[in-house]
Amino acid sequence: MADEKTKRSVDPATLYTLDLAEKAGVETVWDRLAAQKTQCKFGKQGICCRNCFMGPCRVNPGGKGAQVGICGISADAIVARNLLKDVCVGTAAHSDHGREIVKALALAATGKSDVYKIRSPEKLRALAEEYGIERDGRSNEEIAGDLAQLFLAEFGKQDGQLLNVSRAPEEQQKNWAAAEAIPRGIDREVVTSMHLTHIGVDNDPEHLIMASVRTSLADGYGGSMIGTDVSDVLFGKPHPLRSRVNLGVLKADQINILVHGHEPTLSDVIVAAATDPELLAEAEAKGAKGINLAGICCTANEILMRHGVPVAGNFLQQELALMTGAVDVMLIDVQCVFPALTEMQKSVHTKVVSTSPKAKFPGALHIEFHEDDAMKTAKEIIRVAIDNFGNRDPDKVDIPDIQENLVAGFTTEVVSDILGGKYRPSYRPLNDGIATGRIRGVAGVVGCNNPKFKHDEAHVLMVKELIRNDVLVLQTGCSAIACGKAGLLAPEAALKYAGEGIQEICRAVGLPPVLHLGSCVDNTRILTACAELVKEGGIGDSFDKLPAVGAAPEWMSAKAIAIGMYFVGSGISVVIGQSLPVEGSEYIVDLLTSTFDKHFGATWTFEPDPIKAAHAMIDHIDKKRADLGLPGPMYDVPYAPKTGGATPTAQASRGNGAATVSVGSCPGATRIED
Ligand code: SF4
Ligand code: MSK
Repeated sequence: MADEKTKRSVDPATLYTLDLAEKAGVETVWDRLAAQKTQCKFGKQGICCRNCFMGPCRVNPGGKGAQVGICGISADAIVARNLLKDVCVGTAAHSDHGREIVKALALAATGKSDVYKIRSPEKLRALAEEYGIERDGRSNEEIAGDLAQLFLAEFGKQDGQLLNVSRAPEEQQKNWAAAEAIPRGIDREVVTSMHLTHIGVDNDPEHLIMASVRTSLADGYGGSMIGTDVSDVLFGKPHPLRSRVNLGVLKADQINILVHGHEPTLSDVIVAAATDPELLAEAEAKGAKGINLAGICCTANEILMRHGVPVAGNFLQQELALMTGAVDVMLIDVQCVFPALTEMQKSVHTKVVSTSPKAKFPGALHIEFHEDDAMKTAKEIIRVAIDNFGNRDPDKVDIPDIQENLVAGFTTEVVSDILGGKYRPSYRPLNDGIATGRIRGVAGVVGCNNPKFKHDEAHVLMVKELIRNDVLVLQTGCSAIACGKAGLLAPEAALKYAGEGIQEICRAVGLPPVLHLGSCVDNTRILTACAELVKEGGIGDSFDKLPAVGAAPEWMSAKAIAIGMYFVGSGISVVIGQSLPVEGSEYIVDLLTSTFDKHFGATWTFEPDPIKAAHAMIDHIDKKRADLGLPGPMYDVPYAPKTGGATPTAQASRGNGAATVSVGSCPGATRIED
């Protein structure tokens, strides 16, 4: 078992707590994955359909059995329709999150909320200027009221185009118009796309895929982008700050509250409530030395970025955090929360507290959160933790003494401030660094963990290989947490892991080589940062020309599909670990991994080996550099020896800017013989 266990994660704190789970006979996500035995290949390849109840149908193109569904739909259309549904789910999740933040902005605009206030008037006024909202002689609240109404209308808009479409370069807007992929309204795109998937509506595979691009753009330039901007207005613009990450941030002598999920509307208020003197006195009266707040997944990233609250772990650590026996309350809201937590709490003293009216978890204590009563709810939850502290068995508390320093809090604006200096913020130094080849290019490495991959390994190996080759890495989500735990988000990492070019830049401006940009919705910061690179000029006048690329090596959620699709639709190629569930259709595989280049100037690549994936990304960057007539990298680095996979496909073309992104090991439409 010891060997089996070490195959599960590269993170020592995870292995330590997995051991605790095993000794306690407690089941984890890895055990449940093993219990699934062989997973359904039809599902994996996207060729099963439950869209009507003549079915379910499964088809096996080119193999034995049905070639079309009972209704006669082709395998290509089934695959495309299923992918569109995934994009709808991902877009809906991000956008509903964005909607809640806008509603909190509307509340702040009334001036009556004791917790929601305009914490970044500067960003509020910059957004008002961008959208043509009158500012002169008006209070922040008046402006915020108009902005909230403007954004709420973006959700319900029926026609025209989303306002933020104009943040993209002209070339991208032209591509979207040609593909009929300009998003009209956020809710509209999700509803219309779901309509397309009903039996007997759209069964043109390419048309369905273009609908998935349009819907994903409603996420990237709609729900998510609005969520990020308004979070900055309401909770404050992040600034670089130091904090810590991994399970060692839990404290044996304090009340530990873990926030887990995504929406900052409650977690940000919990941060304020946890310093309330009355609550601290109550905690002390129970024998605790304080109230220790930490987080899991993206809500952790939100309060890390703005308050420096430490992060206890990423997606696959949510159960293991409970195994420390030191978590008094795990507060959950929406997205990426294991239903298994409520079963696991039975073997420890932790109370799982659900808070969202949208997400109830049988077995959890439900304390429903509403924005107009936020502080009261936050204090009530903290009191649950204080009361529960007495139920902790000190003999069962076992916190791994493992944590790492990190710097987080980077945004599109912060990068400009740091590089250009306080009095002349600018992307010029970054553009110049890229143009000269000191920085080879930029990569966004984001996304989840997935127990099908050794926990954190792909993130860490990929990012190390990228920075070693002088690629500046931008991160969000659980990927940022993985690399934080591996020490890659600390400025010292530049000297240890980065190539000479990145080292020079990091030394000059004090940046880490890997920049933490926030939560899943904050992937839009990568889009706006790319827009700044384009505006600054000299390294490509549209997204598809930039030496930039994205990756999600351990992705697992539908949100990751929506994010990947809006990046590829925007002209930024994306490499992902496991393939999309499309391999049942050669046509769709080809469309996404090849033909998309003609429509959007970017493609998907499926490559499970993180080093091969990193090399494909570097080769892609080099090709973009060559297309722009930029010199090769200033400091050429030999590729690392391969790890656990095939020889890097593009080794021969290193450094000459001539390689192309390959489809890696994507086997195309493998046949199922049953
Ligand atoms: Fe089968 Fe067609 Fe119904 Fe899907 S929509 S379940 S393929 S009959
Ligand atoms: S939390 S979507 S596991 S990144 Fe945003 Fe992490 Fe993926 Fe959830």
